[in-house]
Amino acid sequence: MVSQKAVLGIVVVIVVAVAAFFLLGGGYGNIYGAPQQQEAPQAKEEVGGAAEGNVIEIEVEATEYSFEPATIRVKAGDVVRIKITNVGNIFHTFTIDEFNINVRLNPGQSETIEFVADKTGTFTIYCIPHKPLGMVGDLVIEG
Ligand SMILES: [Cu+2]
Repeated sequence: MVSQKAVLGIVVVIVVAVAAFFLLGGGYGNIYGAPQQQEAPQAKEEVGGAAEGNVIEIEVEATEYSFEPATIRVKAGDVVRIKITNVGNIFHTFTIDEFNINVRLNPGQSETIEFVADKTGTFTIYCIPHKPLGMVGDLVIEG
């Protein structure tokens, strides 16, 4: 007899794998200047009351070949909203593997992402094509 928990676990693994495929694999083909599909705007959820973590709003600029600021510090539980703008002259990404974040920006483009800082530690932010050139940063989540 397979328990319901085991079945649920398998379903969760499949869903995560499919999501990862589309976020990482699906996006990868787009890197070199192919027209980007506009992602559906994220629902702007306002956090009601004070029960949840603080909403932290940060603006990051991507250019050749760095992020400004390069280090983002938040607290565990914070809702982190980051507006990323490509102020450079070539394509960049803002990618954090551990949070399934992979924003792809043509020159002049901005996009806002939001996620919950539900892990602690230091996570690498990078631009996929320019990581070897040192286009990296840190997301630091303190407990
Ligand atoms: Cu780049």
